[in-house]
Formats: sequence, C-alpha cells, structure tokens
Amino acid sequence: MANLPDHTDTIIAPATPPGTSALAVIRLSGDRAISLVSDFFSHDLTRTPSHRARLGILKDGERIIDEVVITVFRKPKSYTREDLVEISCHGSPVVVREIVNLFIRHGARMARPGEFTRRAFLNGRIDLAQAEAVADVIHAETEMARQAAINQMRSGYPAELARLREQLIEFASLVELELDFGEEDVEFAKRDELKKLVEQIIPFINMLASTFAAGNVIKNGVPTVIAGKPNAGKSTLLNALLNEDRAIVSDIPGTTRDTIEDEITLGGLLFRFIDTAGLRPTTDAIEAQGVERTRQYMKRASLILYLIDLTQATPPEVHEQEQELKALNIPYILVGNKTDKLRPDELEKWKGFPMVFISASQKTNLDELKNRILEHFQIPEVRSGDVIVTNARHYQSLLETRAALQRVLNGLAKNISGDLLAQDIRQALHHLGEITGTITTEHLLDSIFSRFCIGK
Ligand SMILES: Nc1nc2c(ncn2[C@@H]2O[C@H](COP(=O)(O)OP(=O)(O)OP(=O)(O)O)[C@@H](O)[C@H]2O)c(=O)[nH]1
Ligand SMILES: [Mg+2]
Repeated sequence: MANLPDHTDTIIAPATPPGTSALAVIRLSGDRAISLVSDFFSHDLTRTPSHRARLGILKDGERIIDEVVITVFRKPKSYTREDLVEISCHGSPVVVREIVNLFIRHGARMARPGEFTRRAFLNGRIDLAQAEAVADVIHAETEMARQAAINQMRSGYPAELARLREQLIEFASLVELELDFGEEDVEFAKRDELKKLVEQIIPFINMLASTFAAGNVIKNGVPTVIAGKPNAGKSTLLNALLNEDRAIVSDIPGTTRDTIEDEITLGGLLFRFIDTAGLRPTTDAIEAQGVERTRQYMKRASLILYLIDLTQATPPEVHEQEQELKALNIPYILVGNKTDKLRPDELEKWKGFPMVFISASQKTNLDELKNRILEHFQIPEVRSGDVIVTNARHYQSLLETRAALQRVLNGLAKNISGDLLAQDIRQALHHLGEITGTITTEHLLDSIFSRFCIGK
C-alpha cells in the first residue's frame, strides 16, 4: 500500500449541521480518541467494546457539560479504520462548541473538510472513487442522483476493471523486463496476447464512458434555457413551471434584463430552468448586455425552450428564427404561447411547425410540454448495482486511458520498440489508476476532499 496515513493525530468535528436541533453528533478519530473522551466521561470507555453505546455525563472538572450518548468504534472496524468515537449530545450550538473546545484544549485537532473520509481512503477502507461518492450521496438532489452515488459508494468501479488492470500491469513489467536484456532479442510479453487484452479493455472503457452523458444529467441536472422575443411570455412560463412568482411579469417588452434561474425535478431528473432577456436589437446598453447574456446561455444549454407569442408572430418570422436555432446545434423545442387568445382557426397557420401549444398564463398544456422536455433525456432508471459514471474527473481519466490504449494498439500494429510500447502501457495504467486513487497526488486529494463538509 503506497499511501500511508499522513496524520496520526486525533481529529474532532461536529458531524451535524450548525444550528439548533434535537440532537447533534460530534466525532473524534485517531489513536487518542477513546482515552481522551473517557477522561471526561462518567464511564471508563477504554474498556467499552467496539460498536457499543453508553449513556453518561460529560464533565469538565466539576462542571457538567451535557448528558450524552457515546458510541465507541475500535479500529479497524470504523469509518476511518482508526479508533473513532461519536458523541450524541443535545443539539445546541453552545453545547457543541463547549464539547469541541474541551477536547481541542486537551490535544485533539479540528478536522479539515472531508478529513474523516480522507483517512478512510488513506487507510485503504475505500478507494478514491468511493470516497468521492460519499460527497455525492450527501449532495444528491434527486432520488436518481442518490441511487447512482450509493451504487458507486458501495461497490466502486467493477471488479472486472481491476482484474484487467492487473493483467495490464503484468504486461508492462514483462515488456520492461525485455528492456533489461538490451541487445538480446527476447520477447517475454507475447504481443498477440497483449493485443487481445487491450482489445478487451477498450470496449469495457467505452461502455463505462458511454454512461457519462446520462450520469452527468443525473448528477448535475439539465440546464434548460427559456428564450424568445420580448413579451413572448418567458417569465410567465418560468413561474408556471416553478409554481411560484419567481420572475417579474409585465406587458412592457424588455422586462427581464438578467437571467433568472431555478430548479425543479421532472421525471426524477433535476432541471435548471433559466429565464432570459428577450431577444431583440436594442439601443439600451443594459438591455443589450442582457441580450448578449441570453445568447451565451443558449450556447451552453442542454435544451432550449423557444417561446413564440402566437398573437404576434408570423410563420415566415418563426421559420427564420428556427433556422438560427438549428445553427446552434443544441436540442430545442418550439413553444407556441398564448393559445387562450387565439381562435381555433388561427391555430391552422401553425400546422407546419413541430410546436407545443400552451398558455403560460392559464397553465394550459404544460404537462404536454413537460413530456416533450423529458423525451429529450431518455435516462434509464438507475437500479441498485448499476455502474454509472457521474464524475467528470473519472470520465476524463477514462478517455485518456482509452487514448493511451489506442496508442498501444497502433504501436503493436507498427511493431514499435519495447520501450515505446512500455511507455504507452504505463500511461494507460496511470490514467486508470487516477480513478480509483492508486495513483494520486496531494494536490488532487486536497481538491477532492476540500469539497466535503467538515465532519465527514
Ligand atoms: N393571454 C396571455 N397572456 C400571456 C400569456 N403568457 C404571458 N402573457 C402576458 O404577456 C406579457 C409578457 O409576459 P412576460 O412573461 O413578462 O414575457 P417575457 O417573455 O418574459 O418578456 P420579457 O421579459 O420582456 O422578454 C404579460 O402581460 C403576460 O401577462 C398567455 O399564455 N396568455
Ligand atoms: Mg421576462
């Protein structure tokens, strides 16, 4: 095991959010965790077996701080694989602070964000992808995101990947062994077997990488931009979708000047709807900035809802706007608004357009619109056990692994020398190792764990 724990000191942090609550939990982890807490507790914890809870009084000298329940976890059967103590106290910020301060005064150190999970990783209890999944579980905003993160946290990447990686390592060392023989023409690593192995790994990586499109949507949600001309009813639609008065609506064109966004869940997916300034040429400097912002957001959207005021627009005009939309190369839906103001025969002229007809102010046909939105995101239901790549860092590493493996294949076809071959194999292994953390740098670990909350 290359990664040894970097710190052996005993750390402490509240594991529950700040503020008043029924209960709060404080955790300590490290060699001194049990004896330190025991010194201030009414019972001797040094004799308490692992996974056992005890009710008692926490005292600073003669002063009672709180009545608490303390659970002892002995290494290696704890979250961090170190001795770990959980103190359940009353959920008062004052009590929590007093307890934390008491132990800091006597030698514990305040934990950094994610430090408990970092220790779990460094002590080999979980791999890096699983550690990252812990943060994803905590931050999951939809049921599907939670399920994907739980799967990753519990089982990590498939064992199959680890097995293929082991075999690749073997080849790397065989090829490198050949190099030691210098001039002599030896071949320990059978080239056709190496080729077979690489041809096995690439489809596997393709399979994992192909889940990222769905994984990214599941984890980060879908940025959906509501665009169109001023007064089309964009802000009214945003409010109708959110079921609240989020954006100002008025009959003055150019009401919305900045983007306004909010999230809702549709069909288990998180959508971020972004209301924008209406698209029109303008001499007003501020409105012009807003229009420019709209265009930027449209370029980065996963989906555009293009709203049309059917009482104003003409088919040739909409046809022209549709051409501009097509040029963006981003999925869009044409939404004809204000049907409440139209006679049935006036709808006739729009027959040629693939349009969803709604009335945003009357909330008519919004279900049809929601269905059309969901049709763009055919996400398979995530079942327990499914592996889905939701992490952009993993996705990047998978692509780089694949590129390096492709170079191995090309090199084999061209019969390149062993040292060049070894280099490409090493690179593939490096990128593969980045995912699970067999290859890490302090810098990478810092950036991953700093996103955690303190106490996790
Ligand atoms: N009759 C009718 N009026 C609507 C409908 N939707 C919006 N309106 C009205 O159209 C006007 C403009 O609505 P907004 O939602 O502010 O339009 P917008 O597209 O956000 O406009 P800007 O922010 O100026 O770009 C308001 O007076 C709304 O009440 C609708 O479905 N039917
Ligand atoms: Mg508006």
